Amino acid sequence: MTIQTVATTPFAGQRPGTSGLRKKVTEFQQPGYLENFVEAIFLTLGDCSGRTLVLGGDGRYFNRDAIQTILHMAAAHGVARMLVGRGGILSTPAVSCVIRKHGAFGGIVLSASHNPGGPDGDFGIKYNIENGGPAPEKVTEAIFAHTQTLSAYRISDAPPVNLDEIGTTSLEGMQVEVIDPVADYAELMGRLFDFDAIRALFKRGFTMKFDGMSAVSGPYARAIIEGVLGAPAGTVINGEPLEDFGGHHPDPNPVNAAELVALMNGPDAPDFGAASDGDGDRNMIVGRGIAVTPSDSLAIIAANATLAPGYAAGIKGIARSMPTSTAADRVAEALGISCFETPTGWKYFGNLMDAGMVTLCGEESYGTGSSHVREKDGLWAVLFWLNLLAVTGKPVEQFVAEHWARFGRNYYSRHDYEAVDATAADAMMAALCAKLPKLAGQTLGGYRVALADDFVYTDPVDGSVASKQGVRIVMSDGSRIVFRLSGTGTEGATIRVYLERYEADPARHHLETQQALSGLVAIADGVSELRQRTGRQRPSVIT
Ligand code: VG1
Ligand code: CO
Repeated sequence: MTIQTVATTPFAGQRPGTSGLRKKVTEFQQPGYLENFVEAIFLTLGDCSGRTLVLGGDGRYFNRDAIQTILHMAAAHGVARMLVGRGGILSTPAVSCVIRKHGAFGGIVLSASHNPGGPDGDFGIKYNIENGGPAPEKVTEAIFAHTQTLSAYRISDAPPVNLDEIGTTSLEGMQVEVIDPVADYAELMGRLFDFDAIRALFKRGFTMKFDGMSAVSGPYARAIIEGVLGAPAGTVINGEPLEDFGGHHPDPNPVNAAELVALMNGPDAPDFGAASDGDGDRNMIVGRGIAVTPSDSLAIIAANATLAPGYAAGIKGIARSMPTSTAADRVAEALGISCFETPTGWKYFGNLMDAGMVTLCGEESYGTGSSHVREKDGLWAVLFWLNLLAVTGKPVEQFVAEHWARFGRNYYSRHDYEAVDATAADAMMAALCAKLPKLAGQTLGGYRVALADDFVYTDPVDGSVASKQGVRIVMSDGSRIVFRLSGTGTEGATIRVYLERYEADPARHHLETQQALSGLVAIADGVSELRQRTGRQRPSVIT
């Protein structure tokens, strides 16, 4: 068993996007492709002696191979200790939890999250730093720079490590500790929420379906919801992580979790429905006859946070990504706390949480979380809702209706145009940006434009600046249209159009969402020339 130095040449396009490097599995399977990126991580980290790293993934196809490669490269780079989830499994929030709990130097998460898996699907890799959160841009840029210049990688030629038994082994002197993927995370959840109240709720006959979407959150949901909280077996459906997610698209939204939504709209609906994504960091909350928008979910959690023991002392502040609706802003205002608007991607929340400026964070893309870890956390959000339902006895529908009555309703929708010709998408965004300076003050379809810009974020903690983070057109009544190009897609470009309209009057809280937003949809199409430029007549996905 020796450490090999293997000559290699750079691959183009290894720049991490919104959340790590995501490519087709077949691209990752090219000899040296994964190794180059991992070598670039180690070159960025520098001296690893004495350091502990955490490693795990969402169990998708290629996960086990990648884990072995990374372990053998970590050993070659002198890492002292690796904590690996059994079977190579760790959800994204669990990686964050384990890094923090065990004082690790960082971690590597293997996932393409909500992207489909399997031999023809996607794979991904992401580095998380000491606080448990995604590496900030200066780190991902340093990794990218190394991918463009490296000429060799180092790897041990030792036999594969047994990932299926809890315990510690040695690899070239590096300690490999295979850990229970659920235990640390479950213990943390027990400290945040009123598990006694939730147990009593299930004892009273409360019914729920949690759709694990055949992805990583199944084992976590089974252990906590069915195990610790005593929900009946069968509460968790699609609870076994499969390498191809059963052929499904593990993105919890009303389109991909249509079965769950249909069940919740039907006569035999349970009291509560929820789902999570490929790597367990997203969540969808569904009541009888209503899928709660992620933006509303963040606002409702914020408004009621003190009902959960872990948040009883109150929340310090809220942060939301720019395209996320402004529902949470209204709650922050009522609570007299700050609300921050950040670019898309969880990495922008880390500094605010580390500095103690915010407790809750959320994104419109079914992502909600808090400073308990530094990733968004799907099951955490579901447990938060269970806690709220258990201690108030109110159903989801009532929570939402009462919230709208108090704060007003932010009608919200995202229209995605997937696999668009990248050149056409870039040209559309460029033309749109060129129009922005003249838009403010204009009247479009009955709305007066108050602000039109390409969003720039200056981090209030370290002063770092992120520019070109999405075009926003804000109307004088607070309604908004936002355009962004996705940073997680693996085919052509994905254009996201985000639409938001605020309605204070409870008499107008019962419109159909797409109808309520139709005026803004027409403006968005006109101003962006999306249809002419892309040839697309309608969105690929509406959520
Ligand atoms: C999307 C979402 C973004 C989220 C990111 C990672 O990014 O819009 O809000 O943080 O996915 O989520 P983009 O660049 O495609 O819009 V996950 O659950 O895929 O790690
Ligand atoms: Co995810």
